[in-house]
Amino acid sequence: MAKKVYFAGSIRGGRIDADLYRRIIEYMQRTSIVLTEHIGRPDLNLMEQGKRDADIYDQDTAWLRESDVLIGECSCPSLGVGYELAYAEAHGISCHIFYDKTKTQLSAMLTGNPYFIIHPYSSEEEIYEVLDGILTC
Ligand code: 6K6
Repeated sequence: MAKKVYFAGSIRGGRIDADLYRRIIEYMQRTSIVLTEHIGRPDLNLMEQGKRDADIYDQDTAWLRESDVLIGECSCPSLGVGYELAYAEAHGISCHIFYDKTKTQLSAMLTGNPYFIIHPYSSEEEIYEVLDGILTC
């Protein structure tokens, strides 16, 4: 059965990796249901303007609770993504964290927690190979 994926990526933390998020989301959508496909949208800033933060929080935490797995791209630091990881851990949801080891050093609060399954990568292709193993098992 197709897995429900909560993809987490930076929004207010910065949109430098937005194109990468879109490619990862499109890849996962071949086999899985991505609950948060908006994270990869280039026009997200415009869409964000009409939404109340309380509604965003309620929707995202509801999606987290119904997801089978959280996939986080954490090369661009984001308070929201850090919160979502802790929320997912508290609810027993499996968490896979990807980051570009040639560009960033991940927070010790993530690398130091054995609950998180961490995938440092140096080229984008490595992400898709690991995703195949996570999403098709
Ligand atoms: C987006 C599209 C339409 O409306 C919006 C409004 N903003 C958000 N919508 C959904 N999730 C959000 C929004 N802002 C933050 N998040 C959640 O926090 C996402 O699930 C991201 O994984 C994470 C990003 O946090 P920040 O701190 O970088 O904004």
